Amino acid sequence: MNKFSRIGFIFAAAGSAVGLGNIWKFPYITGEYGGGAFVLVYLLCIVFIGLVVFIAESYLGQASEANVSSTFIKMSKTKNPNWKYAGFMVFAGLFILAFYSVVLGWILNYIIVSFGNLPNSAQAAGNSFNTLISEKIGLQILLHSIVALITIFIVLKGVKDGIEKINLILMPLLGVIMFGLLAYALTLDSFSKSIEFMFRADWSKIDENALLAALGQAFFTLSLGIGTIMTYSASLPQKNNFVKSSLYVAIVDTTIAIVAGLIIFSFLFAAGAKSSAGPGLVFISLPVIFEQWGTLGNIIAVAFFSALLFAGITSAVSMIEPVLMLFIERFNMTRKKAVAICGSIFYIFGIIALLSMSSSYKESLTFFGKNAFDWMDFLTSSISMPIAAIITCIFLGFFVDKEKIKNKFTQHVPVAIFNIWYVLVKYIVPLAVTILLLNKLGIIK
Ligand code: ILE
Repeated sequence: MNKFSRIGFIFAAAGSAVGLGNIWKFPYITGEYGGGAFVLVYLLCIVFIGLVVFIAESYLGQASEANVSSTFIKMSKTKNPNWKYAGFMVFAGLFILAFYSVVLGWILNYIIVSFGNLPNSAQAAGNSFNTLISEKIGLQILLHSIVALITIFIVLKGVKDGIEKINLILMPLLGVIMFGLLAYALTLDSFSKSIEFMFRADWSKIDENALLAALGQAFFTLSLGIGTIMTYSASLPQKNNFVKSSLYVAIVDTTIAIVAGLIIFSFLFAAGAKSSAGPGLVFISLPVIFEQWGTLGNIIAVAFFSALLFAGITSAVSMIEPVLMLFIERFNMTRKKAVAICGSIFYIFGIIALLSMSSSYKESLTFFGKNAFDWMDFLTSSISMPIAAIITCIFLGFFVDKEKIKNKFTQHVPVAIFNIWYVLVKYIVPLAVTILLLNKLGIIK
């Protein structure tokens, strides 16, 4: 099998983790939940839950060197073939990719728009965003098709020549753009206000919804529960320290999320705009601010939306790869055939997602008060990702030989670190995630 280089793995895993979740979602949910306290809760979720599950997935992948289904069978004490069903988690990635590709299409549109005239009022910006999603079906299908083709083109080339290469190019570029935007944000008077907003905790804003949002975001941003980290780690050379790599990826991911937040809130506060605009924050609030900055605003807008696109593309490839590997290894498919099948599935569901927001098809594609786009998001990020994480933790805690895990860990880290991780993975994380999940489903209060 084609292995990543060590640095290639870190770039690819960080490329997967850093995505729309960091630059689009994290700032707007932080804004909705009032800033500082939410950021702190989020950081705790990253360290005590996200990182723990990340290390778990990375261990399983590296130890098994196989696709997700085979990993569960191979690593279980009894080699029980029924564990293959745990491999279903990879399909969640495909459904996330469906609506993710639609959003990346919007971003592509905003890159193009940013070269010309940006909207000069919040109303104009809101109108143009709403017209895009509710009226311009043809344009959205075209944009979604371009994103789908780019994704397919990269994964067709495989792990080393496709995924590793694109990450080694796009991740440094993303880093440079984010650094440039941060440098500009630092020159604004509103930067200190942005710091204060993100780091001064107002605990009154934290309720169970905030907790759930922070936990969900921790899973989403680290690409957990969809088999991505397991699959990428299966291509991590055996001698590499998977605990250290996991830590690096979590640090890069968190840093980019915080930096994105600081940049966006500096921009918003500079213009006196609200921080709680929701999902439209980067599509509606920011373009109006960029417009006020003239040509410099156009340059910043192009840079900002390009950063989002680059971050998103490296995540997109990571959502399809686990399914490809499963199809290739378990059904003996060629990569081409696997790509054709998986590509068609996410492409078609992407079209359903975008139609479900259009004024013409909204009604027929809305079920129980949620449109297809929101259903795909809800069923994956809120349901399937946490369930997959619970299964992974319980599997490691109760169905895998402890000594075997310990041996691998202690090749890289002191036994004390292993012990802490093991208790977290076996009891604390599955319990915490189960309680939060049941609470979200309204089963317990
Ligand atoms: N982690 C990425 C993000 O934050 C994707 C989530 C892969 C599924 O956008």
